[in-house]
Amino acid sequence: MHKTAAVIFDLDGVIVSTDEFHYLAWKELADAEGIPFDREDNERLRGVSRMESLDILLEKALKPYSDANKADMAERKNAMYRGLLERLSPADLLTGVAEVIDGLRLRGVKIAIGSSSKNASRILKAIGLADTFDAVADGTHITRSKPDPEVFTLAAHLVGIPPEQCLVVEDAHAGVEAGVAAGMRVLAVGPAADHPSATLRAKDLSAISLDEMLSHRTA
Ligand code: B16
Ligand code: MG
Repeated sequence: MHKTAAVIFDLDGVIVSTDEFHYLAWKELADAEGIPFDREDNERLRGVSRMESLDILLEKALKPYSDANKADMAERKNAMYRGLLERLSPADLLTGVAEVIDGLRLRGVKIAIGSSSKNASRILKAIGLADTFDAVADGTHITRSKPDPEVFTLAAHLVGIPPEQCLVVEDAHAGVEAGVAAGMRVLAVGPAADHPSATLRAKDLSAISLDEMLSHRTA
């Protein structure tokens, strides 16, 4: 049995609800282009990189888009998303996050971020957590997005803890798969809690104790 020596948090949907801002920005882009897009479509974009998200959105497009069109659309979406991010403050931390972070630090467990987002530093700064984590691995450091394990493998490497001693916390199916592929235990929260490969499940981080998170029982 291995002890849990590091917890690697996904950012969007786990630490803070930027997932709603992603939806609003993609929706505005889709409406402007006359492409059908709803919240159910948006669920498929959780944890997926910006360009892969655009490809999913374009599955329902009525005309073809060139690579230059797509680069422009991704840029427009990101500008709208960044506008929405300006509303973020430390009050936007999701339920239970501050308590879990404090508890893990008190126990000497390393904490890291493993996010597909290229806006992770901006978000962490806005919510007052820029200096909180022992390491941040994000979309600016990786070439393959979740469900590839790269971002979690990098986060574990940066905190110097082997995968079998890491717990990933994720809200996306693609993220749960990435954590499992990295050889880590995975706590699935929110919409990912129905994923069969998760090690642990909880509605949110207030609904699970630190002892449960760090123990190695399966759910
Ligand atoms: P950006 P996470 C992911 O963040 C989001 O879940 C996903 O919806 C988004 O497309 C991706 O980041 C890229 O974000 O456009 O800011 O680079 O959940 O991995 O923290
Ligand atoms: Mg997420």
